[in-house]
Amino acid sequence: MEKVYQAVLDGEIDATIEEVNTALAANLPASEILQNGLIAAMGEVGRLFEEGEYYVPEMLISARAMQAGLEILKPYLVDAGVEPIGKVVLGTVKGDLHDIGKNLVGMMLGGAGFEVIDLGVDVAPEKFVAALGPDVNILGLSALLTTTMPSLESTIQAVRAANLPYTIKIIVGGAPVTADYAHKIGADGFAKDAGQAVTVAKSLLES
Ligand code: B1M
Repeated sequence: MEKVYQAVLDGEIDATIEEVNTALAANLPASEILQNGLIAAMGEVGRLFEEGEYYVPEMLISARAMQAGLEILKPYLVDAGVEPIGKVVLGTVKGDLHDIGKNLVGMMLGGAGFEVIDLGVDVAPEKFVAALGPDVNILGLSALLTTTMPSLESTIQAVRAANLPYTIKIIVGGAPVTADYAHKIGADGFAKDAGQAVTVAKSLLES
């Protein structure tokens, strides 16, 4: 696990792939490799960036290494879906390029049986609105920067202003987002991590 952590910290894509495969071959659970290897390393990358020891390029190469590790874990985290239980449109809001957490949320929702339409990063409110339809149950919005949190609110406002003739529940998340903030901007749900996003999405389907 330490080798997975170190490979992501060093931004070594090949080593990350190798160490994730080694950990899987040693029967370590995928969820543990994700939490204690990949996610823990990205937390440390963030800390080093804050302390001025890492710069954007280092952050980017670590993110690429993490993404490579995630791709290997994906089939282990995601059960083969049967009939979709609901449809989710997902994206990172306008101005924000962070997508690792959003991808993880999409992966977990997919694994829980949702059909996921991922619009990517830096998605403008009108693009989110255009992607909605009567078969969509949930809109998932991700923001990682304090400066893009207002884009969560403007997207929610755009959806509400569109007066769609069907119900769309909106879930927001991302490191700086809190349940209080989610409530304040009119979201229907908030999730602090990808696992909780599944629980919240399922409960909103029933409400
Ligand atoms: Co950025 N960055 N970054 N960055 N980056 C942070 C977020 C930061 C906290 C680093 C720091 O200072 N410690 C800081 C934000 C500070 C703030 O706003 N308060 C920051 C900054 C400042 C910046 C730039 C401005 C740097 C610059 O250019 N000077 C710049 C902004 C670019 C932009 O977006 N316009 C920038 C750029 C980048 C990279 C491109 C280099 C790269 C992103 C690559 C990519 O995503 N493809 C990057 C990275 C990698 C990070 C850190 C290190 C890691 C983020 C990550 O992937 N975490 C991050 C520091 C940190 O978080 N410790 C940092 C792992 C991921 C699994 O967690 O994304 O939190 P997370 O997702 C979680 C939950 O938040 C939640 O579930 C996920 C899984 O459990 N969640 C949801 C997320 N979305 C959800 C949606 C939901 C529900 C839950 O419902 C729909």
